Amino acid sequence: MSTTDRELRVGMVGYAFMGAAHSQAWRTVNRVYDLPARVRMAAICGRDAGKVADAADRLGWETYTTDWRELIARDDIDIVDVCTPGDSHAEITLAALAAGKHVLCEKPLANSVAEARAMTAAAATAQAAGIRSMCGFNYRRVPAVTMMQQMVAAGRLGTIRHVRAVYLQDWIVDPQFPLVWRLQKDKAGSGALGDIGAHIIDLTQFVTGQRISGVSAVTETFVKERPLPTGSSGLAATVDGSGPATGQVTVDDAAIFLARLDGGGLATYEASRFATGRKNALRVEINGSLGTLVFDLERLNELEFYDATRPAAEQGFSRILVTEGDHPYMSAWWPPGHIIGYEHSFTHQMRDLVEAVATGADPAPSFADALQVQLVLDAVERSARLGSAWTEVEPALA
Ligand code: SOE
Repeated sequence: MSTTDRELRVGMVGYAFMGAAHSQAWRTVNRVYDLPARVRMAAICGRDAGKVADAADRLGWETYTTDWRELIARDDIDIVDVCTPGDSHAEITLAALAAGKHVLCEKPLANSVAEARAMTAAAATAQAAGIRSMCGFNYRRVPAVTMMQQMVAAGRLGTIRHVRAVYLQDWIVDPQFPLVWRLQKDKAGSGALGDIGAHIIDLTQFVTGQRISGVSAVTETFVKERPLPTGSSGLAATVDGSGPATGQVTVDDAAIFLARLDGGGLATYEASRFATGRKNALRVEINGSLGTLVFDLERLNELEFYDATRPAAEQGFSRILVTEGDHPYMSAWWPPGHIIGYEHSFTHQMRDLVEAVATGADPAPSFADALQVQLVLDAVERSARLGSAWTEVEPALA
């Protein structure tokens, strides 16, 4: 439990799937971690007055508004949490930073490199005035992923040779599934690539400490036209079936690419919403000269480790159960062996943000880290358009 009187007042924009996940974390963070500031869930914002009023009540926010500009203008808001579709990330974030608010922005940072660059530049200016910004790549904060990063940084894998990363879902396999915002380029920026591919790009760059320096890609849109939705909530949506109304899918359904890492390794990435049976299957394997580490989100409390430095007779994959009090983030939770889940990654994210804002440190992933991801997304799209042509990825901060 928090033992401080200092408050950080949060205003969140958006209340769907990510809004609910973030709210759960904001509600929880001071109850499990002793932080230098207490979080107050001051206000939530959404366009529909009835729905946002209901969300405020259900998710635990003190007040609500339908106008994000009004939220940002309030003196009693310190942190703005942006959980909207990608088409409004840049506008809301730039306004919030200009108003002197700290910002947490959901991934992917923006819908284009140009927007991500503008946001990164604004974050750098704001940083000079003590304003912090962070992008919400929550999977970094799964304790096993953080531990993987620490083991790689400590040299336990030696030189990294291969990264093999997949993120697979199947929620749009049915061609009758409606044309929700995640399938529209003007709202989402890209499809499987930016929604779930962005996660494995960030995760692997974070864990290896290396940048993707070039890619060769294919993308595909398997179902090009879909019924228009009559309503949607989170990943679920409805059609009324009464008419022929359909619309074009303007994003990729799947993206697959080869990559080079700037430390010399080779990598493969696969992001798809057409992997039938795979609901939310994120798996990353890293092979180094001294060993291999494997993370699988469906078994998120574990790491598989092959330690090639052990005597030959004792070698083999072992399973590390990441539930000890001295494992990352775990001291606040349950006794060893008592596992945690998806939602905890968001609580850990809020813990790190609150700590950084309250102590005047810069949280990670920074907007520059997120711009680096955006540059990869852009290179993948350009490569795919050019028949998989090899496409270099420039460093975000030259
Ligand atoms: C939908 O594909 C989604 O909710 C993503 O937008 C999230 O970032 C991911 O964590 C789960 O899947």
